[in-house]
Amino acid sequence: MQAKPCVLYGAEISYFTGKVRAYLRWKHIDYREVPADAAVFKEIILPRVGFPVIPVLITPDDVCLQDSTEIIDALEARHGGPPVYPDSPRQRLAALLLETYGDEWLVIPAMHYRWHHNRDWAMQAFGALSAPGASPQQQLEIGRRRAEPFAGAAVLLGAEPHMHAAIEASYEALLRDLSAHFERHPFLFGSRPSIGDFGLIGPLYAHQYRDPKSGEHMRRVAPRVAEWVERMMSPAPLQGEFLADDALPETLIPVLRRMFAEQLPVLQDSAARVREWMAAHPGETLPRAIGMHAFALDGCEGRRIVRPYSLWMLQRCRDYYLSLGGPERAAVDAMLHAAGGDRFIAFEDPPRLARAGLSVRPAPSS
Ligand SMILES: N[C@@H](CCC(=O)N[C@@H](CS)C(=O)NCC(=O)O)C(=O)O
Repeated sequence: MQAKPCVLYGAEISYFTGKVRAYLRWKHIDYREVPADAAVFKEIILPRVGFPVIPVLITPDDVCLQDSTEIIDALEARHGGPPVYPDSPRQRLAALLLETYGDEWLVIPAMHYRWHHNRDWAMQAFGALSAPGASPQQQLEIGRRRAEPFAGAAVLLGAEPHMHAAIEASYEALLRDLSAHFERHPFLFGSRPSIGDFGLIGPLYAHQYRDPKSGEHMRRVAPRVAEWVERMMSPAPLQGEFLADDALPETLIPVLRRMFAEQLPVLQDSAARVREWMAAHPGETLPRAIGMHAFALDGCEGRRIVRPYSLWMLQRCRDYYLSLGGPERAAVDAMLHAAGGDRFIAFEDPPRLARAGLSVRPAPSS
């Protein structure tokens, strides 16, 4: 009897579904994708997960996995094959950092471009996902209601009107840096995609490639990035290698530099606030957002919600970094210095965190 496929509940318009789908395709894991319409949320996602979210993956032995990072890690452990985690220190740390950057920071341009340049299209697409059998007019109405919190989240994540130009300048500079990289390498670390590539594909597929105006913009100003998106979404048969000898392409240094300059100050301040919050609420699960803080982009200052979950993602990078000693630590520190990552070296970790749905709680041992 043929083994049952995994079932991926998600959507073409969803950031993290794109990440998991690209991974499943690259690994040639047998899966079936089911659009998360209203019935799927009611009958599967809410009962199995407890809150509305996509993507959700059900394995052939009926284990329910939620959160793209945990889905990928569980499948890496079950399926073997070429790992998406490089095993050499510089490449592995850079891959983890770029996953965190894609997941938790590029959500700012992704949400900005979707809700401020593709709004009507996105409302319609939300409606079509939720009620596939409804008329286009009904879909638009349903989409407006369903998309309301997401459209509002663009502003809460930092895309207030006075920040729009800075968000676009920063994103276009990233596209230039990535174009220079993909001129030389098919993926971030060679001819095989890594967890860093899967982190970046979240924003760069569903929002920045597939939303019509953003896709037209990407194909026009950064065709090499658009080609990488296409490689990521329909990968060739399993093949390819990470560069030998832990080589870190010099074209990735500007990408890491941008992450350290933009995201790290926010993560540092988030850590201080999470530390304070945990001291004031011992043992409690943190809310998804704990107030607002300032952030800077391209010389402009904005405000955004403080997201404890981002620190759970960073903790994966920090755990790996802190596990390194001797020459490996020295090699990684040299890379971090070269990319302006001294804030990462000196990062003051908050108490240990465990994931709790879309937020975090104190880890059981702390
Ligand atoms: N960090 C999670 C986040 C999942 C997530 O944010 N999914 C979005 C759609 S792409 C969602 O369903 N959000 C619902 C919400 O934020 O309430 C992951 O890696 O899967």
